[in-house]
Amino acid sequence: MGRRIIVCDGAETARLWGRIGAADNEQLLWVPREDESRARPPGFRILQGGLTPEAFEKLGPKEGDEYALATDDGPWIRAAVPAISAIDPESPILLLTDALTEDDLPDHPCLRRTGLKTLIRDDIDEEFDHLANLHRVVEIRQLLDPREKVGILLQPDPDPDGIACGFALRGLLGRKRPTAPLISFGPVQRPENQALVQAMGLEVRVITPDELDEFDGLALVDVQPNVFGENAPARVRSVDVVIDHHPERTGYDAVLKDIRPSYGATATILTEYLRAAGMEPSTGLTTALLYGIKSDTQYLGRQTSKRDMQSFAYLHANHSPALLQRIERPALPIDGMRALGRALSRTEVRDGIHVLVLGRVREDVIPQVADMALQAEGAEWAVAAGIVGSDLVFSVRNVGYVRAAGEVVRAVVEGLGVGGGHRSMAKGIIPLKAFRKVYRSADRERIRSALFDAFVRAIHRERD
Ligand SMILES: [Mn+2]
Repeated sequence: MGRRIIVCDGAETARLWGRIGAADNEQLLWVPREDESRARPPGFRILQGGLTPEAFEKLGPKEGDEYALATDDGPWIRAAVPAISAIDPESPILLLTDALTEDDLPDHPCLRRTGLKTLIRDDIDEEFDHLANLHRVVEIRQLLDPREKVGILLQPDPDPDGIACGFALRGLLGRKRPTAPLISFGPVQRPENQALVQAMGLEVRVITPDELDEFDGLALVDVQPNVFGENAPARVRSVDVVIDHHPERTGYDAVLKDIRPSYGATATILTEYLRAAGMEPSTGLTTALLYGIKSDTQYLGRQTSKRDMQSFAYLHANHSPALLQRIERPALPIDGMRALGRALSRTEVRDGIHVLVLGRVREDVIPQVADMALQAEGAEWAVAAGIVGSDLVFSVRNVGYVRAAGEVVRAVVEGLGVGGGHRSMAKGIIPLKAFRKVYRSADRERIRSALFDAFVRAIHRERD
């Protein structure tokens, strides 16, 4: 490792550097200003001869040396840089100055500028952010600690963001399931979300509005009371705590509200709480929060703020990839595998479209098969369809640079069922009854050809 030769302009800057703490390979030099005492800042030597090539030559420059110049004086920089260049024109130089802008910098092949004070300023601002989050945590704890039983209410059919946040809030309160259960008016439906709950060893208790009476504290995460509808029980219109990232709504009272609509996920808020409170979340909670951010932002794509990225990066360092995989790819049932085998045995990709019809399957098999089907050579579109209950359900994936999947699926189901989605993922549901009415039967081959034709038409249809 080469030396870092640090040259500070004046005692004040040198003392600041001294307080930051010097690294082992740093050689500390200072150039006294005319108007200041020559009392040596601890750890520093005077650059004998000032900002001249001779002075730098005396330091015995070696290959691998790097320089940092700390000053807020433009002329000082314009003297120092050429003096170093005269010894070795290639030596990297870091300028720590808030005085010069990029345009005012002297010519040099390897020069980087950053503001010493703005660097410290940024860190201080970040610390104030942590402090504000800590303040929130303290307030929430003060409010809820005296309560016997705190209900952590999630939206009906809780999603990963809500589930992870409920889990995190319970941890922040230092409580366990009996005194802070996760509750909801509707069960967890999606297989990935059930997998999350299972993998975390959690339970989301489905309650009726009457059962709210057993709680003397109520906290809502990732949801606000208006979601429960016009006829929501009075108890959810006056709650203790609301932590959410959806746009702020009115029509309810909360003692403490922390609503941040610029955030892509509530899990980002809870991650900030945990960090500010100095808590080290378990691998399980870390993975759950990461998955919460990932699924709410569609992998940092949609409505992602810098805060989401920061929390994601923080969580990513300590999450469990194996656990995340188990959540994102729930185990396929054996009969689902068999249905897939049958569908694959006669598969073909035509006009860039790959349609796989599975017959009767568990619903979560369908999107997983769609993911896989897109990997077929030549496929720009993958459609996996199966029969679930009395519906034909299909998942659609595309390569991303073709027409939006949601738009195409809406065209396919028009007049028959419901559907929608995003750029490269979508889902449609057509009641079998409606399908048979149009296509007379609903056997596998009929479903395959009907979907294929409908997708060809929808993909190539002119935009309205
Ligand atoms: Mn959310």
